[in-house]
Amino acid sequence: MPTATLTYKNNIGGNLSESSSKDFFEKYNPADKSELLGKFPKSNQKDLDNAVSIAKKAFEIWRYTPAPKRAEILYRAAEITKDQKEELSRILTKETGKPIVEARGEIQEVIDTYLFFAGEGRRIYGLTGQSELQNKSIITIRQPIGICGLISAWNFPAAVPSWKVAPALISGNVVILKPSKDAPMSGYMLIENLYKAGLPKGCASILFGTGEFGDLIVRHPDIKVISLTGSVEVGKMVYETCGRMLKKCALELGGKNAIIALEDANQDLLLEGVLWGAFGTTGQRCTSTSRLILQKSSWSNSFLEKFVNAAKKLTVGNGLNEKTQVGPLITSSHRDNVHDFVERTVKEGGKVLCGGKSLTGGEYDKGNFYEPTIVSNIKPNMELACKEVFGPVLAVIEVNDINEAVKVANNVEYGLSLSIYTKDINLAMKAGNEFESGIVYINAPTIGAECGGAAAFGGWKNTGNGTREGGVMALDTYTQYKTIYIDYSDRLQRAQID
Ligand code: UN1
Repeated sequence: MPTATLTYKNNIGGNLSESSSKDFFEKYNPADKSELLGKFPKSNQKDLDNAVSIAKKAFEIWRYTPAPKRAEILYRAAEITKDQKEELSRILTKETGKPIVEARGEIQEVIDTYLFFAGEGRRIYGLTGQSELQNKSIITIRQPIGICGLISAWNFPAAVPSWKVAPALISGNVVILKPSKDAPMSGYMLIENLYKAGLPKGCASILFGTGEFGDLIVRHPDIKVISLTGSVEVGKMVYETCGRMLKKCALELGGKNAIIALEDANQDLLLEGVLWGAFGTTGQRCTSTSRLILQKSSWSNSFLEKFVNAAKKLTVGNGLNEKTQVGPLITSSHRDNVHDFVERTVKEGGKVLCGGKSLTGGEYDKGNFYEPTIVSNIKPNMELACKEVFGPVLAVIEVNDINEAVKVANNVEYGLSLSIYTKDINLAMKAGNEFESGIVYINAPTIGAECGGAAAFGGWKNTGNGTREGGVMALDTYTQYKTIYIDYSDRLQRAQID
């Protein structure tokens, strides 16, 4: 960790390497913008070509390393991450602003992801089928693809890279990671720790850069798989390029997630759930609860009052403070965007029940703090009901019944995470079946997917292109099938004829 100089280098295949561009970008702490966390290279084509040629050589060794042996490295990486949990969590809080308790959770997610995919090293199952002919077998196996270009987002700069790196490596691929310029440090530590765990030189690289550099990765002809976590806008461009190049591509994009609260919901549970779903990670998760679809009932008004009071009491501040519940937004321009959103919503008729402005004075002047914001009087076609804000702003939409609620929940271009609070399991299951989303929660908020376990993570509609991270389904991105026919009849058998 280059704390003394604060000047980072790319890690190309296990060796630190200066960018030939000699150009840098700077990263500041979003909770204290006077704190420079590091200077990072703006990598260029030459750096990438260098990383690719090293990765190519490493692939020829790694692809033939038995998967259970690859797994041992992931197990060791999990142990190292566990040992460094506190240190890594603090780095994560500094670069993203998220409360330290959440940062610890994210590092735990890295550990869980490594352990899960290390386990897959003893499986990576294929399929065996029945031949139509006698004395003939058919087996379908999974094989690695090659160099994977992994482009990750700033909001989960440790967990999201681990979702990509772990399944890619366990399948026998080699990886080139580009973290977001807004949170570049955790990914650096991740790659460093894989080498500490014994990853052979060349199998993983991290190169820093801006979006333009990400584009070079996507276009590189020798990079055969692209996995991107980012916006819908960028996702569409990446998919187009990959389509033209017939490259495998996995996309995890935005969300406009909702909790439906039916009139028989457990109100205390609901209150805690919406608070956590909407304002956890300052609303900067692609799974964040950004809509509360509330069935009009005898208690909906008093619930809103209680909920607003609870939101006002949330402790906003520097995430390193153990008491902080809501951290800053990632950049000041992002905070401006969030605020513009609220202002436009007010013009459209939205009623701000709490929040709606930046926090100022004292330590707030140092960072990008914004008040937890609840806006009611939102109609299903208003901008706040449909577009992703990626900030601590919750839209409250009132509906008459469950059918209307499900219709409103599905009335968005995204399809990541939808939730329903009710004590009626029949209603919950029926609504869940109708939800147009990759993830459904019953009596729990829309965040907190367990990607280090069996759970697949990903969305429908504009949230992605049908691929999944987490769970065994992630292996579909990083493997290609090979079907092997073994004919032991000792004669020519003509399929479909004999
Ligand atoms: C993201 O915001 O990109 O399900 C990922 C969750 C987290 C992951 C969020 N485990 O909320």
